[in-house]
Amino acid sequence: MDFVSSLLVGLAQLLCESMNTAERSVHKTDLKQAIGDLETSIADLKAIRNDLKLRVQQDELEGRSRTSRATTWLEAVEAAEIKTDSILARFMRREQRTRMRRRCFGCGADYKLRRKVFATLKSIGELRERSKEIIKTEGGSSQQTCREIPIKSVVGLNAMMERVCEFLSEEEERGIIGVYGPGGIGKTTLMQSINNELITKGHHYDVLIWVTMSRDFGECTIQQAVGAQLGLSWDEKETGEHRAMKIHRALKQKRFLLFLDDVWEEIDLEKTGVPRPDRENKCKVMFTTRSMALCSNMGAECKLRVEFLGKQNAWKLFCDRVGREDVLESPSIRRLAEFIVSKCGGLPLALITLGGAMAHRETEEEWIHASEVLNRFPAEMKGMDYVFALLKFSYDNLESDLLRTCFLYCALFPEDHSIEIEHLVEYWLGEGFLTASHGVNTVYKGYFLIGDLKAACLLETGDERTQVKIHNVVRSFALWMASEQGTYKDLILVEPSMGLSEAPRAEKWQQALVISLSDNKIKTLPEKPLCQNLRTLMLQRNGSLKKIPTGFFTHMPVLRVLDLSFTGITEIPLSIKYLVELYHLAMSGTKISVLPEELRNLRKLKHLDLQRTQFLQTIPREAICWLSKLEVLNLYYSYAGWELQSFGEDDVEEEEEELGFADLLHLENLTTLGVTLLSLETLKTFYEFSALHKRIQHLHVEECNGLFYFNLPSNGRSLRRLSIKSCHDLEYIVTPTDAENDDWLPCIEVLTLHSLHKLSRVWGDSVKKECLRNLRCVNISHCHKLKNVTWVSQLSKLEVIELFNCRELEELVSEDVEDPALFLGLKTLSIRDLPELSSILPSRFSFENLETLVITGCPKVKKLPFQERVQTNLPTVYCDEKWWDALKKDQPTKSFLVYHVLFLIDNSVIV
Ligand SMILES: *[C@@H]1O[C@H](CO)[C@@H](O)[C@H](O)[C@H]1NC(C)=O
Ligand SMILES: *[C@@H]1O[C@H](CO)[C@@H](O)[C@H](O)[C@H]1NC(C)=O
Ligand SMILES: *[C@@H]1O[C@H](CO)[C@@H](O)[C@H](O)[C@H]1NC(C)=O
Ligand SMILES: CC(=O)N[C@H]1CO[C@H](CO)[C@@H](O)[C@@H]1O
Repeated sequence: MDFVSSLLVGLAQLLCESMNTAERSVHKTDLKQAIGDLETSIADLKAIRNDLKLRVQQDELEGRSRTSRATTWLEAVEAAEIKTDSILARFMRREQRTRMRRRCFGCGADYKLRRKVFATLKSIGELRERSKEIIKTEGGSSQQTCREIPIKSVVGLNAMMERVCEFLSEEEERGIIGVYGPGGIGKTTLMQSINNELITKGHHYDVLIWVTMSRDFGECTIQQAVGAQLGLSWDEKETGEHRAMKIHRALKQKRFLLFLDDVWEEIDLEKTGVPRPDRENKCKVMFTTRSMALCSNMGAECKLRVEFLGKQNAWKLFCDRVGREDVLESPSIRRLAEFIVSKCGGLPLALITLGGAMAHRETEEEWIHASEVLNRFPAEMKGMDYVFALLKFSYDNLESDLLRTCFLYCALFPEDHSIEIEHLVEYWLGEGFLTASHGVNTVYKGYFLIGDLKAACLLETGDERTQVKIHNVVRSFALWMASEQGTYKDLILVEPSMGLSEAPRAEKWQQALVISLSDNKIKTLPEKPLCQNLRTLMLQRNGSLKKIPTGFFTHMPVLRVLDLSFTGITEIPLSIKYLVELYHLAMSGTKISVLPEELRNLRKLKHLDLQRTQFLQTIPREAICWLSKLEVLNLYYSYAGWELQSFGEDDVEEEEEELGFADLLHLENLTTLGVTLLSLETLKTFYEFSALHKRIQHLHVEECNGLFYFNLPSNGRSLRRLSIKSCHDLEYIVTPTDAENDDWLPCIEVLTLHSLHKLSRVWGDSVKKECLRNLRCVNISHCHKLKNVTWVSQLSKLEVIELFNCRELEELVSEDVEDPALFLGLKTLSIRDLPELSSILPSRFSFENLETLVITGCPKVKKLPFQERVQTNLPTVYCDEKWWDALKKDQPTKSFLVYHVLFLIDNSVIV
């Protein structure tokens, strides 16, 4: 090294000597001057660099990657900077030495340094020139500010793209479009694809502007990004209003399309200076958000929801990401891959993430491991932390802790499980999330919260309109949040629908606050688990669970919510008496025959659900009378042993042991009652207790022989479910005459009529639009005198009609019906064994939105209840093959080919 450097010095000296001395002295002063120049020009360049860097960062925020030109420029500037620094340092050292030693530095070194200075100055000059160009084309003043954005995948977005493009066309008058959907669904990708499509295919806008919103500075972000893209400049001190004026001036004459990506809060466009799109300026604003409510707040005239991917597209996207068709071809790995895909539930981000994580996995063992981890501890799966972080934004953004709590609660139900909204709200009440405030109905408040969660895209509509669902990935996220992000996993033991045949060991119960083991095949439970902190225990839908150990509830002192519905239990263990904090007890669908007297200890109980417990024969008065806080008592399709003492008679005698209607009168807070009446006598007795009538929400009446007309108790104002069965003399149901505006039975949702042999018409009066306005489900069978059910044509909320075994039914809706409600909500029509039925609907009407038609044993029906014109959603038809063939022969139309038909044999589908 020394040798080389000395050689270099020698060479320099040689060169140096070849220059004349005059030149040398000039160069000496020059050097100082040049160093000064160098200092100013590098400072200048740095300033330009900082500006450009800001822009590039902004660009990156907006989802665009910096151009390679900008990248090389930035790198070159960095190199120039380093070089300059070293030159300056060297010069400083030289100066110091000169001062100290008072003698000239070697002339060769001097020359070398000078040469370096000039070379650097030159390259800085060049860099400055290049910067002008970069700023001109990428930073600004040109019209085409949006560039094509590289995007990863557009699987399954085509239909949405078409809809959006239609909206962005010149003919469309609406100016603001909001695209919403949960995090990771692909909203940004959709908008990016639109941007790219417009750029590649051409468009009629003067300028496309893309702004990626930041969560905190909505309006400020827009101004900055719009300003940068329009090449407007302002200094930091300038006020928002000033900037707004500049932006307004610049955009006023332009036809712009503004993309706002990921909006979190309402933005006042006017305040930012962006003119409001209208018919004249033909400008448009398109934005993405996770909140449906925000779409409305932002004044979106068109709201589009991005839906989860269907099975096929989900699979495609996942495979694209894995990128190894050969690996996925192995049947065992394919099965595991399909499992992983099912866990993603069509959420593109999850599919992309997991697909990427599995890209280099080739062995079955690796795939098994991945599925196990994903099933048990999804957060530990590579990349899922990112997905969860994204969802956490939505979670954190919820308005209140109450909403967050209610959201997390939904994770206690199994994957892909549609939860009845009604039940969910009941649980929330039981948990104490919803507390009564004067004059506000807590149940409706629950519905309101569900609306909020749906609007935030954290809950979805379930299979039925009365249900909600939580997306698989969102549910995993909720569980992860609920266990405090994995730190306190022991606090929740949530394993519903996991195919368990054994309950987790008692040790695992000890710490838990919440245990959900619903929908399993559990046969036995721990004998006497110690659960000092347990608040919620869900064991519903474990048909194999036939017995609960006698001492099971002994150590659960703070249990509030207990669900044993649809388990196989036949009796309630006596240790139930220890559950003194219990608010909510559900045992519907069980085979219990006796309620133990010990139930009386549950003094805080508010909700007791015993519907569909047909074996329940005995309810001791003692069990119920002490439950003074009881608000809901549901005995629909259940206990019918009501004592027959009537209201007028003397006080209930001591020896009467069984629960009677009079006992219910003492439950002052009882608001909701479900009752089963199994004889005319009981029915008559019940009529005497008119104070109970307005609390009746569920009523089942059976075997009331001698009943000719059925009067609705209290005019049925609160009635939600009515079921009448085997009343062989019944001719019709008396409709209330005093109802205001004819809106009788305003709350009824489900009507069931079975084996009413004399019923010739259902209602005593004609049904007007206002009546029965919440009826969703009509279920009629073995009513042999009925000729038609034309009245259903007035019901706007009807979703299901089930009609079978009515010997004389001729028409469903007769020809001369006027003004039907068009059955817009009807999703299922099931008609079976109706030998006389010849017509379903008058030919001018059609079931527009029907999804399922079951028709069998109706030989006289010769026409489907649809118009010939092509429908958007064609229903699946289940029917007899012979009947279908005959139908086809009679109707030469092509449209027949399009139905999805499945044939039935003995009422089951043959594939
Ligand atoms: C009934 O409810 C009211 C209001 O919630 C409450 O103040 C009252 O104590 C309750 N009655 C009983 C017997 O618990
Ligand atoms: C429908 O049936 C009722 C009796 O069930 C009958 O009174 C009415 O006339 C029928 N309507 C038509 C149009 O046939
Ligand atoms: C209608 O009633 C029958 C007989 O009780 C029952 O099997 C069926 O599930 C009911 N249908 C609906 C939609 O509730
Ligand atoms: C997984 C499983 O078998 N779950 C069962 C639990 O019990 C209910 C009620 O009997 C059944 O419907 C479920 O299939």
